[in-house]
Amino acid sequence: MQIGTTLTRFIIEEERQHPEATGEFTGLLTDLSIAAKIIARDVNKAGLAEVMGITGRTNVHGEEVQKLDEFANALIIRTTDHTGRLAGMASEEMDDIYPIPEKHPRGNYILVFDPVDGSSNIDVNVSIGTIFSIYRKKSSDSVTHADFLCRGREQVCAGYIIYGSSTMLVYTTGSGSHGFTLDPSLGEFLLSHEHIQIPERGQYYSANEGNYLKWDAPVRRFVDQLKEGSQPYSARYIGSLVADFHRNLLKGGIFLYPGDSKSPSGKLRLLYEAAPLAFVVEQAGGAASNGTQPIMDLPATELHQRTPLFIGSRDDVATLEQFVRGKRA
Ligand code: AHM
Ligand code: MG
Repeated sequence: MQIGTTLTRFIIEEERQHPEATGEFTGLLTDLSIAAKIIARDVNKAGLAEVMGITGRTNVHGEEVQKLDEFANALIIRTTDHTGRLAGMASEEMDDIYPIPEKHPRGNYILVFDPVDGSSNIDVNVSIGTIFSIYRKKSSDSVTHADFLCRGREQVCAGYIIYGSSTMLVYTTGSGSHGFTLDPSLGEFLLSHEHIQIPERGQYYSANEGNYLKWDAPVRRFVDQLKEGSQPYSARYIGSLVADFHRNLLKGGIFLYPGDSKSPSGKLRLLYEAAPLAFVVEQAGGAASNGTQPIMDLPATELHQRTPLFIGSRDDVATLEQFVRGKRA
């Protein structure tokens, strides 16, 4: 396909390859892209509009809720709740699941999202993102927690939007990972990165190395050896998972947020962050692991469950796993 293919056209053409598809799904992705455009517009004038700063509240994770977190959360709900495509939603910013209110028709899909990833970067004009993931509803009647407690492999679609020097939407439905760049003059996402392939081995590592002394010895040793040899890896850490992930997806590298002595499961959330990006990276030829198991195979037992995350180029993730398993030291 050539430059000029809109996201909507691409989704419709992908859906045509699945004769059983109802079109519900095309509509859902289109709704999400509309929310993304509105968030992008507000992020672009964050210094002027009333979207910077904190609300004074903390979320279920004990983190300060930024105004943009709240705005984006409400916007995504508003854009998708009335269309009859969803049965329920869950987000990093909500304590519990959000079943579609009875006044609206209920659909067959479950939407899980992180409305603003990298919130601490909003006020300093650094790239942030939105992460989303879609599952098919399992239960036949009203939506329950069980509909959300899935393995990553059950996702039917996942992706993210990065609000960077341009706004990009990257998604997968299991037929490769594809990227679309927002053309602000048209207000349309246009296909710019079809079938993204992450290099098998990277040149960058991304981690909050301020936590180095709290990491387990195998993780410390893994990072040490990245710096050794004739071609040491370069460090790049933005502190927005979406932005760090996106760079490594295109250039090759590994992002790591390990567990540590204070937080054995790390910081990042399985359903809202790790599983969706794991789907995207696997579809691009990369890998995602919690150190011993693929992220995509981990069962979610709680909505806000955290997991250590090692994600990026396949060979780099494999090397990390060798250190964790004690096969390298
Ligand atoms: P958030 O979703 O509340 O913004 O938190 C997730 C973010 C990631 O984007 C980023 O990789 C990580 O937290 C940064 O954490 P730290 O400040 O410990 O490096
Ligand atoms: Mg996040």
